[in-house]
Amino acid sequence: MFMRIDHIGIACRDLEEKIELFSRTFELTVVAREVNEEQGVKEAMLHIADGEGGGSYIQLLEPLSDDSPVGKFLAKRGEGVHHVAFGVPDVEEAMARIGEKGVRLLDERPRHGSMGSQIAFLHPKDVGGMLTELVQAAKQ
Ligand code: MC0
Repeated sequence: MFMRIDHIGIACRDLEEKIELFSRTFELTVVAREVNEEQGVKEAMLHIADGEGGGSYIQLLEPLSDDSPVGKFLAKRGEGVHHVAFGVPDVEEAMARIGEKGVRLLDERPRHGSMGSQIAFLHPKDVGGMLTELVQAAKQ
């Protein structure tokens, strides 16, 4: 069902500072920036590699407000890994197959994600404490 790790999402307080840190340390390049009002984030994608079905990235996330998911996460846990996102060929099919196993889906239907992708989240409490995102990359 999973094709690859699409991205690791990192919660940060200062996006520009963390872009500088990650691009200097790992010699990565920012390939996309976006404000996603629905998810309450300002974000940047740093490209790692290309593979079958899409690329893999580090995603840096700064909250737009304290009561957004990333804002609440920062207040509770501080900066660090926020979620792991798996690339899937068909997000609706993956949601149905995983939902059937009793895992709570946080989205009833796919939402708009980075770089034109379709995304859906799974409840961290049903996946060993890991907030999990399913990503269907935009068609090339
Ligand atoms: C919260 N919890 C987490 C967590 N966030 N556990 C692991 N990883 C995380 N990131 C835990 C809390 O510690 C708490 O556990 C319990 O889940 C409930 O959390 P809460 O602080 O009371 O907050 P809720 O329940 O209001 O919301 C948590 C939930 C929410 C995961 C349901 O954040 C959500 O719906 N997230 C999905 C959307 C999202 O994260 N969007 C931002 C990225 P305890 O044990 O203390 O009860 S958007 C994105 O990434 C897009 C742009 C993209 O990739 O393209």
